[in-house]
Amino acid sequence: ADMHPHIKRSTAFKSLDDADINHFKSFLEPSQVITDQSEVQPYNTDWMKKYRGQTVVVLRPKTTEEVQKIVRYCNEKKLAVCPQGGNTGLVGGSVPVFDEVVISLTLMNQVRSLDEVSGAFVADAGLVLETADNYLAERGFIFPLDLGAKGTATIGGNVATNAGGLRLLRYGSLHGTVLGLEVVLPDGTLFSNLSTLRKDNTGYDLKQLFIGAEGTLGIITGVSIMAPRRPNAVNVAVLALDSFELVQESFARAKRDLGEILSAFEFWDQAAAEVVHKYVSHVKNPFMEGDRPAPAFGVLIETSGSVKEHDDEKLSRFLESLMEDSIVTDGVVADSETQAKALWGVRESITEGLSRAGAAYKYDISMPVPKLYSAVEDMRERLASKGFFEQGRVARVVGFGHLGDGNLHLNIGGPQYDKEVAEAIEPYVFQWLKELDGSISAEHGLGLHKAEHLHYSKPDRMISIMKQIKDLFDPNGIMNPYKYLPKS
Ligand code: FAD
Ligand code: 2HG
Ligand code: ZN
Repeated sequence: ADMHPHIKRSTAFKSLDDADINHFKSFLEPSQVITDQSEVQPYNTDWMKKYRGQTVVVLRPKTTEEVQKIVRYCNEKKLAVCPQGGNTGLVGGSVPVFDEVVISLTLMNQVRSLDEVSGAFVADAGLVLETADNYLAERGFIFPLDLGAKGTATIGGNVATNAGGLRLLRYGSLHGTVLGLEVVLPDGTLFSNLSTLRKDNTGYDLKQLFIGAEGTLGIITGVSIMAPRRPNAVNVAVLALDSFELVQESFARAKRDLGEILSAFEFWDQAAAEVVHKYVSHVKNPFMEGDRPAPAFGVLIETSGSVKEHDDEKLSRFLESLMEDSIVTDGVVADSETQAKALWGVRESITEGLSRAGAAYKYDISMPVPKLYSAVEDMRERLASKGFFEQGRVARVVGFGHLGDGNLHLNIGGPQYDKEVAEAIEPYVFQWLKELDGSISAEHGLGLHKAEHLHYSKPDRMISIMKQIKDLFDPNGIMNPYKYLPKS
């Protein structure tokens, strides 16, 4: 893999040969066994074009039984595998490192059931998140997770990464909303637990281990999740602010004054707004009309409730008080669903803008909110002191994220991936986070990028227990190797 030349292929794994391919073809249709190199290539390349694998085969099962047959065979033959959903992961976990067999779940995309009383929703793991949410919307429900990659990411991938996203503030993490899972274990047996029960204290809650395991313990084939009723009154406002202190003040007030109807509190800095303005032309920032400079900070607030008049009144009183007390310099409230979507676009297209602008080093960090933005300021100073801006090797240091969850996305953008720049950032940024008791991964996971850096966030004893769990489930180590856990 380009970004990790120090990793060596494990000799414990067999190399794929014609007999293996013929075996797969004995129970899969020709279209489910992809070996044509140009067709295989997208499965070897991650969303950021930062990580590249070398697989020669992609398998596309349509049923849980097919996944079981594939995995059982791979385990017997010691063929390493890489589970893949929408391939939108941002830590190099979704593409192979060497010649691991890619098992793509995207043909397993059916809704299995929806209980319209409780909201328990059961579906195949390869169902696209947006398709799931649209299905639920038509029936008055909402998927409890939303993220910018919703049009491609799968619900199985979401569970495998324990994705956080734009609705966590309201609906909580997948560790709370997932009711049950169906997982093909590394020996091909089935972990069959598609429960639709809200409460079930019968033994260790094993499904939790697969939530955020990033495909290292098994392949998720089915997901049962709690879908809340879709709120019928949704308001979206975007605010302009002069400092991060004022962003925090507006957050504290939003929690106080909007209370139970506050459903999202997202923020971005000037550099983030500029990147969207410049590289994502269909998205219009309301504060940048006529090429006005972006405000120092932007905030998106969403409220969700059941009675529109109540929410409208609460929100307008809240916004008036922010203006009166000079906490915000400007504000826009969406007056239609279309405009609400457009305002969300300003926040959701930052990642796309960054990737269109060139290469981006991504750090997905958790910190106590008062210190959150210092990660950006500190990094700007550090890279400036090394002359990287002057040399044109770093174009921008960008900060944005889920302020309501204490989660900052620090991105360092430049024309291309640059080894020296990378070395100036890492492991410095991880050390910095450790000293401030932050987390090196808030929601994107470890993947290939952070496997060797886990010790910055977890003590040795915890890492050794994680390794025991990995060995218990996957003694041959075939499931998504080289990733997630440190090597020795
Ligand atoms: P993939 O990328 O295919 O895989 C991710 C990991 O899960 C890999 O390790 C893979 O091996 C494993 N995996 C996938 N499917 C399965 C399965 N069925 N069983 C077992 N393991 C599996 N993430 C957030 O948390 N919050 C955000 O707000 C957010 N926004 C994003 C916005 C954009 C524009 C992009 C490109 C990404 C964003 N992400 C975000 C990251 C990414 O979308 C999420 O991690 C998502 O959950 C990945 O889903 P996927 O189906 O694409 O999984
Ligand atoms: C988001 O919140 C995603 O938009 C992506 O988690 C963050 O690009 C990033 O760093
Ligand atoms: Zn995010």
